[in-house]
Amino acid sequence: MRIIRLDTVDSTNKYALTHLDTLTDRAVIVAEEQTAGRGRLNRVWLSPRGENIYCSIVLKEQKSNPLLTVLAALAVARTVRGRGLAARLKWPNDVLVHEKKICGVLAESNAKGLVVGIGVNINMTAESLAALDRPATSLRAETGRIHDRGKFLRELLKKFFAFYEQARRAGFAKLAEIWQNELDLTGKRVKIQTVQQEFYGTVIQIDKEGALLVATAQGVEKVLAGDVHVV
Ligand code: BT5
Repeated sequence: MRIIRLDTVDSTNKYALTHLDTLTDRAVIVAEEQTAGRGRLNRVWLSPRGENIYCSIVLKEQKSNPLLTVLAALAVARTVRGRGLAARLKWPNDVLVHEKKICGVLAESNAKGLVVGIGVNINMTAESLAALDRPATSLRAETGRIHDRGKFLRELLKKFFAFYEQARRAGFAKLAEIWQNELDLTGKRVKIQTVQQEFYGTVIQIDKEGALLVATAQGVEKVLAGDVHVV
């Protein structure tokens, strides 16, 4: 693992994707601030200077795997729990504390490899958090004190690569199982929003690939990407 530190960048994911040719497998891009941090579907990821973690992990793999997002979210959730907070995973890419978003993951790829982007709110202030259009939080907002970003990042990367090694050795199915248990969505009535459609159903389970299986009046829908809301 090699960490490349940037001061200001538009987006660590964009930087990593643009430089995939010269970046080595497992390189990690970390920035102090992002001027155009991105979420899914061209949403904005608020990335104020010096307050949070904005990083992108480079994996020189050909095949994208939705479970890499899970792997990152699990690593973040466990690192947050190590600070005494009850972090929960939300399908497909969020980590929540007290129902508020503390982390988002965005995995992207091109022909040269994959990039797993992770944003974790560490010392973001209540004022900055209030500017967001959805409930969000930070370690600081939850605990009332400043946290060491470097220490958090080291722990997070250690956990990420440990999960990654394990998944490469033993397969990703085990990860889907851990996720299924942590998500706590089974049997819940949900509203699913994808780029193409919006529908209601009851969650059956997460399958081996990390897709959400939802029972609807029309049959079972397999959802690989989208937003889920418990209703
Ligand atoms: C995500 O998208 O949650 C993926 C976020 C990934 C960010 C990392 S930072 C390093 C790397 N480089 C990048 O450019 N991106 C990655 P999504 O599920 O679409 O959620 C986006 C939504 O979260 C926004 O529309 C806001 O409502 C909310 N949001 C924006 N900034 C936030 C923040 N700092 N904390 C919590 N919520 C935020």
